[in-house]
Amino acid sequence: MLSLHDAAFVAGAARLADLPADYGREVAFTGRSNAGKSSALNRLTGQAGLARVSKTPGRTQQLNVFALDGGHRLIDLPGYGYAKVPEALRRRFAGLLEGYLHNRQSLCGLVLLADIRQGLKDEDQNLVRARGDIPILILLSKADKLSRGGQKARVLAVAKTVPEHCYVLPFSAHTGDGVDEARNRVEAFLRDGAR
Ligand SMILES: Nc1nc2c(ncn2[C@@H]2O[C@H](COP(=O)(O)OP(=O)(O)OP(=O)(O)O)[C@@H](O)[C@H]2O)c(=O)[nH]1
Ligand SMILES: [Mg+2]
Repeated sequence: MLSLHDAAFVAGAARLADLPADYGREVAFTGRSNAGKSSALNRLTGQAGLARVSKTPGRTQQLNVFALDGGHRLIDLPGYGYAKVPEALRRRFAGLLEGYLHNRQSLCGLVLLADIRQGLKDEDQNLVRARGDIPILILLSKADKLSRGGQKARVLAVAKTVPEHCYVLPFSAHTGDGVDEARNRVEAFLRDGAR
């Protein structure tokens, strides 16, 4: 049976050509730099050290590939949008991400991380609209920074602004809030994915 707990690191791809062959199904973790993508991946797989986490934005500099049973994959993507990441690096990430998000046939679902205190920025909204063909799980991360009431208000506010193929959930890699539901959804993407 498919379980995110079986994830194992395969390789980092600095170029799209270095990715595994484009067949089967994969789910990618995307969002702004420092949003908590790698932390979410670790929490959802139950493996604390699987993807590298850092206080310094721009930590994930490659497309990191994790294999699951049955030929499925998870992909940890470099973040976008952080002003303090050097311009050359930002441009390289942006090119990589655009190429990946627009051309990858095996991409059957996305997990979009956004800090619950900031909500969705223009880049996040553009991404959501660019991929109307696949389900998107929006995890409002670092939910531990807000009260329960604050979390609910943020979720409602964000849910109003996104199209139907998106599902919004408060999430904390630190406390584990939202982890079980997020894991179920990602496993469902891989099982019944849009492609
Ligand atoms: N309070 C709190 N902090 C978090 C949570 N998740 C991640 N962080 C912190 O946010 C920072 C960035 O986390 P990462 O998981 O490396 O973020 P990322 O999106 O992978 O970052 P890049 O790879 O640089 O794009 C780290 O200092 C984490 O400890 C959370 O649920 N709660
Ligand atoms: Mg990362």
